[in-house]
Amino acid sequence: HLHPTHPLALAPVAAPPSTVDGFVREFLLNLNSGRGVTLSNASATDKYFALAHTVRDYLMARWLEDLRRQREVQDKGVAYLSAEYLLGRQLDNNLLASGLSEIAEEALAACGIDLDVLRQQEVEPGLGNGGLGRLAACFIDSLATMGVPNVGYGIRYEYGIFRQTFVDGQQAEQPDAWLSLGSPWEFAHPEGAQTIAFGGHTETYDDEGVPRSRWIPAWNVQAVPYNYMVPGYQNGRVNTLRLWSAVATNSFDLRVFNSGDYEEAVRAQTYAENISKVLYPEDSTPQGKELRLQQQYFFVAASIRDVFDVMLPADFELTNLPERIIFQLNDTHPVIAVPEFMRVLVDEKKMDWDAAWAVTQQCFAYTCHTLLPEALEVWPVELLGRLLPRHLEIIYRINEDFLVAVREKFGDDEMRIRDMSIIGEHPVRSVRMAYLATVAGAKVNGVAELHSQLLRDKVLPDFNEFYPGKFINVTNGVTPRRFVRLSNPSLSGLITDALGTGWVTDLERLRELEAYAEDPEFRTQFAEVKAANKRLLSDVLRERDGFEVSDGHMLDVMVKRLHEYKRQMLKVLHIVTTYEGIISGRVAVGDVQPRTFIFGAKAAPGYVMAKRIIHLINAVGSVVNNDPRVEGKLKVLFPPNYNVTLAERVIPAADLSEQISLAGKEASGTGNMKFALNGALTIGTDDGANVEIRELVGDDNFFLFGMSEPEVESLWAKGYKPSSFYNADSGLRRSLDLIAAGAFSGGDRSMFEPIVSNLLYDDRFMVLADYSAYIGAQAKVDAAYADQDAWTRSAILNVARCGYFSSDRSMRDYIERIWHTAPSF
Ligand code: 6GP
Repeated sequence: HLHPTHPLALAPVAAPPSTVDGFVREFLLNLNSGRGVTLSNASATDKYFALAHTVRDYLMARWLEDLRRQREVQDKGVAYLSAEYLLGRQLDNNLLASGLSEIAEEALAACGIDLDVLRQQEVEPGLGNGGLGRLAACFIDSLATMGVPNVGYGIRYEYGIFRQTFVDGQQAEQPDAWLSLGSPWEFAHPEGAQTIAFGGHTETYDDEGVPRSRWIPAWNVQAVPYNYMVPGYQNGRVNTLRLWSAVATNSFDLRVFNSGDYEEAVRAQTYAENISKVLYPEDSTPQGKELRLQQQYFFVAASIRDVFDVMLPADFELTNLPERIIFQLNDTHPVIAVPEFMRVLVDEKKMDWDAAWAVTQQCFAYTCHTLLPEALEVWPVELLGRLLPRHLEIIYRINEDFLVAVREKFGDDEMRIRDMSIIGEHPVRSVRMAYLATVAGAKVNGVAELHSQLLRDKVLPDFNEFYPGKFINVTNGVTPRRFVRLSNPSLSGLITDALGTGWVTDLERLRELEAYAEDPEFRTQFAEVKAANKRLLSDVLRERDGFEVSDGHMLDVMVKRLHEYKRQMLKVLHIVTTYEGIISGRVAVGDVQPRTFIFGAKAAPGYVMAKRIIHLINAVGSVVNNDPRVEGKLKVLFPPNYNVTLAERVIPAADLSEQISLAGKEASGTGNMKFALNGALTIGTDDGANVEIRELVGDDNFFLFGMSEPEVESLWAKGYKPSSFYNADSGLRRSLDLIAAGAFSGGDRSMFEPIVSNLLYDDRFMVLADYSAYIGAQAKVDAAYADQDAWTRSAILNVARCGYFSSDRSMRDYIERIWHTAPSF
């Protein structure tokens, strides 16, 4: 027998040879012994699974080695707590990271297989809603690429974000059964399951003279970890993403089962397993449902337990925890981790309260991703106390101590105390999770300069005064691996030809492209890349949706979740205005740049107004696309089910990036960065990270329009009357009247009436106030696009000046300003 300390038992089995032959052999082995088929009778699914397993085999030795070394060196690590990871497809990313792309392509060709066909087999894991979830995925990619110890913790939802279809132009939602064929990228560890408890009551007891509290829960579930490899870019590093899946516990079932109620036992099992069943499809607006709080506690409790069990030695000195671990809270969703951590330290590890609190305040940091007041999570005390009674007590105690300190600093200012209390009283007693996170966190960060400033000065000014220096900014970023190198191979080739390699992990090097913007030859090549990307997109949309993208059209793209604050309606009004101008003869057809408008947007299933707007976009599209008077000039395409996979095709093809939220509402945006890095020009408001993009690319290469945040504030203060803008602008009047008259609803005046009257009489996001500025800016876009060469020059400068928006830079900022971790080995 091989003794466990024998070198062969300690070291992982070496990876197969990185040659075409080695790859073929490994692939066939995986087909035979993994799928039980030979090459000649393998289905596309078989081949995809065998390929994925082959890639895993190459990464495996490094992963195991990294896990071992991490245990050995005990460097400080980042536990990123996020309810969402919007990963996108894994195959290409992992091929690229392991440097196997070409070998795999050749090896498969040798087997008579087109790699592209296998790529299409992968169902992307859509375990997130939008920006927040995709950001988490970019961050873990960057940490692996930088060699920083990190585990991403989250939930393995059985159903990710719904699949969107359109029925008569209206959104319908289908479940996303992404696991129906299994996932080749995950490693289940049922033996590592944690028991997670809920409900019950608390009691105090005498612990050898020390009065203590303990929690007597009523029920529990098992949290089963699934590990995913997170390979760094060609650096031999593989980090881990650990997602938890809920399974009913035996003891729980048995108790009911023994009472003879079999049906009840099965029901109980279903109840427990519901916890990781489905991702809540709300983006930026919490639902406040009990199951959601169960999900949140479920994954953070399991993750904290995991850190103690797996990352730390049993005899670890708890006061040293801040030297080993930092929990980053991705918005408020994981904030229940704060009282859970305190409970573990105080109730289980018997630490003194003050010492435990001192540790906690160094072990947590909080990122806020929103400015919408309705998006800040609160949990009714009644619900939280029923589900997690001990945690509610702990929150009360944290709040008590906090308010004592507030009184010490600010005096008995009862208004202020009420405003700052972690417990809100109206409309029902609730725990304000953002406040809890702010009190507990070593640092609180916003996600773009403007957002961080508004968070500090407008949303949480009292807290900023109380905790000077706690509020900081870390501007978001996106991974250049997925969103340039993989999604835009032609542009990447052009960049590498110009600059050599190295820019993929050092994106500021794109600066060197500035000089090339002045080179006519380079501009021609750059324009050819854009044209080729448009043809690729055209192929994808033809195949996927039966759409045709005309040559020579400007691609004007607005892809993001549907939200009133993002103002897809403003875009619709621009389209309707342009269309109306042509059909009425007021605008000469020849004066309009041919444009294809592309939308991508999912609406939360319960968000009625958002769904109406989707319906309107489709309705406008079907009229415009079928009107011979604008044929060849205007086209509106709205491919359903916008996701990461489609984003990777759309973004590289875009000419114009629409970032038109009402100033002060979009925390950052990350799509805006992806477009600019792929050579689209932005038309945008001074909002979120648009501000920083514009500063970097320069006003000449950015179409700014609309009110600034202070202007928005002052218009609100004066009393905003949208109808006055309607009355003052004939173009706006004609466009809204056309919609109201039923021009896009077969004469039905009621269909879109709620949208029109909402704009006229409420218009919370001031679409009408920014309309004329937007139309004016679009005219400038038209004029600029007429000079193709100048446009291309601007596009190159956008690429050259946006290296700052790499998520590698974001990660360096977190490391320096918040985590104080370092790359290890
Ligand atoms: C989003 C913000 O809306 C977006 O502006 C930002 O780029 C992204 O987070 C990443 O920071 N917020 C959410 O998706 C959300 O759910 C609570 O916020």
